[in-house]
Amino acid sequence: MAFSKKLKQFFSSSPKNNNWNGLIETYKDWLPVTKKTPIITLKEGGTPLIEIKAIADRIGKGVKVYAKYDGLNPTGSFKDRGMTMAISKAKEAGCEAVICASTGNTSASAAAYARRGGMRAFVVIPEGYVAQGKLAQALVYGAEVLAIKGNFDNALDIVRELSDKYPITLVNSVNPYRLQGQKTAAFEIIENLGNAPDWLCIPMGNAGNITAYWMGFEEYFHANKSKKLPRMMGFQASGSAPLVEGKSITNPDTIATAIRIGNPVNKEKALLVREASNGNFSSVTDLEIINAYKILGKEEGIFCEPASAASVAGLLKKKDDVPKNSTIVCVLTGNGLKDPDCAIENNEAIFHTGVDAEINSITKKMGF
Ligand code: AN7
Repeated sequence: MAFSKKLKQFFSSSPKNNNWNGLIETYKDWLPVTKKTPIITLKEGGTPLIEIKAIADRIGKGVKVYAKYDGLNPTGSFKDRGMTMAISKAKEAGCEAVICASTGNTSASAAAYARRGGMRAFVVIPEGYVAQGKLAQALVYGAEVLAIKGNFDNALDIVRELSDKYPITLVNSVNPYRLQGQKTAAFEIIENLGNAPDWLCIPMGNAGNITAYWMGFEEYFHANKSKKLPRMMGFQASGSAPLVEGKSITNPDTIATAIRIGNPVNKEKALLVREASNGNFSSVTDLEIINAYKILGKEEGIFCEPASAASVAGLLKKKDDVPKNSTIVCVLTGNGLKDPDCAIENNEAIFHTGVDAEINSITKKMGF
């Protein structure tokens, strides 16, 4: 083969050839945007669907399990899908400031997109309960951070009132554009698999994402782009499981701080999704979450945050109910780097410290 042809082939097969222009550009026919909408994007979306055999092996029955690794979005979580839409529409409406309550990821994403769009970003977070990586992001992206002595649910009540009284746009998942952007993850899954999966396993906090995925699956199904609809399997942490217990939780508690939410705003919508999809909501303990988190890390090379591992923990818990030869997608909503404290406290690594800087002491530690 001629060298120039080889070179051309190399560049055209390069994954970073910049052809992906973000999810609004890719799915504009399916989204409430017009030619006039200023698109604020960091080229979010288009995240990989990765087969996770370590989980399939633990279930058996010929199942195939995939992770939708949304922790590979620009700010490290699925929130970017919704935020590119919410911020673009806020910009279109001439808004100059946005606000959100957040357990961390929404604040990081809102800050990045709002600042990129030239807007102020106010974020109200529960003091002491936001993972370090997320807080670092909000600060670096130039958010104006208000850490309150209260939990996420208190923060959300406050920002709802503020956005009613002042000229600030609320970008929590009560903002309908958020869910519109987030539904594109379901489109991508169908395009990758050639069909919808049998089960979609997903962590739930405010239950916006499960609602958005269902919208996406339904829209593609009705457009004949898939032949089936998945059962929507939602999982919450057992110390913070209002949708499983059927009542608000006043003092939610879990290691998965992202889903430490006691009164989900999208509760009614989520219950409709469960009914329409013949789905199921269950809870998983922190121990089960950490077990799944460790398996993904050390057996599959996938580092997700604890809230995301709830989807895999949930699948393992429900393994007896998994139909033979089914295809299952677990949504990994956030990157493991978001919460380094959790990682350092929860692993089984062999970690020798204070080792002398010479070959003999090192080989001795290595067991050679
Ligand atoms: C990693 O950032 O609510 O059920 O304020 O960060 O749509 O709420 C985060 C939620 C799952 C739950 N996984 O999604 C926030 C926030 C991760 C998350 C969820 C969140 P929803």
